[in-house]
Amino acid sequence: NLKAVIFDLDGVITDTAHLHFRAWRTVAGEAGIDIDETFNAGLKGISRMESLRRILCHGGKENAFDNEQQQALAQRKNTLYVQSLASLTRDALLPGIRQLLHDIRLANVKTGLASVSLNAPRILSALDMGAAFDFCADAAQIARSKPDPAIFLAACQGLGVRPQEAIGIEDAQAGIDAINAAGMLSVGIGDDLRHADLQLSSTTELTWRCLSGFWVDKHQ
Ligand code: G16
Ligand code: MG
Repeated sequence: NLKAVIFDLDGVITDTAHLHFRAWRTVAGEAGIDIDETFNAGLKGISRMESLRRILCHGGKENAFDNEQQQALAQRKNTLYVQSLASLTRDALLPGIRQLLHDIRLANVKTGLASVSLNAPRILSALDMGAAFDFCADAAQIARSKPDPAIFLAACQGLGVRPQEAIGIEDAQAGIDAINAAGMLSVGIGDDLRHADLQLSSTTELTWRCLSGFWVDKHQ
């Protein structure tokens, strides 16, 4: 039986991708690197330090900054990003999410969060969603970023369910790969994702009726 639904944060619960982008674009620009929205799409679900590494590679500057300077760049990005989170209110919740979480609870299925963002607690409280999940995996405890399954496995463990009893929902390719590697069923939100067990174009299609029907389909 389905025992838990585990959510990604950025791109599924709320959309902070453009805030990450603006902060990274400023920091990259200061380092003499130009990034655009297309490049930014590849950073979805990727941890802060790994994102920085990819940006430096993109600009051909992977050896231009020592460890300490890279930490400073990442810190500067985070300061800008956290400042921009001040604009986030409960209206920033993506369509259908509040109802879905309510309906999942009614069905006695657990809810979890598997975000690699170290700012997840801050974002949840800005959205007034601090108590919305039964368990939130702690990104600070996870050494390997998505597509490694670690964060989803930590969420399953925290909820006391086996991966085979859970659905994971993601908007990033690295996230879908992580869910599949964990042995959970994967739901992809958005276009051009590969290997999702169920593909939806936006969170408006993400209803309890849809999720429970999908689970039954996959288990007969
Ligand atoms: C999010 C974003 C990524 C970001 C990462 C780390 O992942 O999609 O772009 O780099 O968190 O965020 P922070 O710098 O706040 O620790 P997710 O897993 O919520 O999609
Ligand atoms: Mg995401």
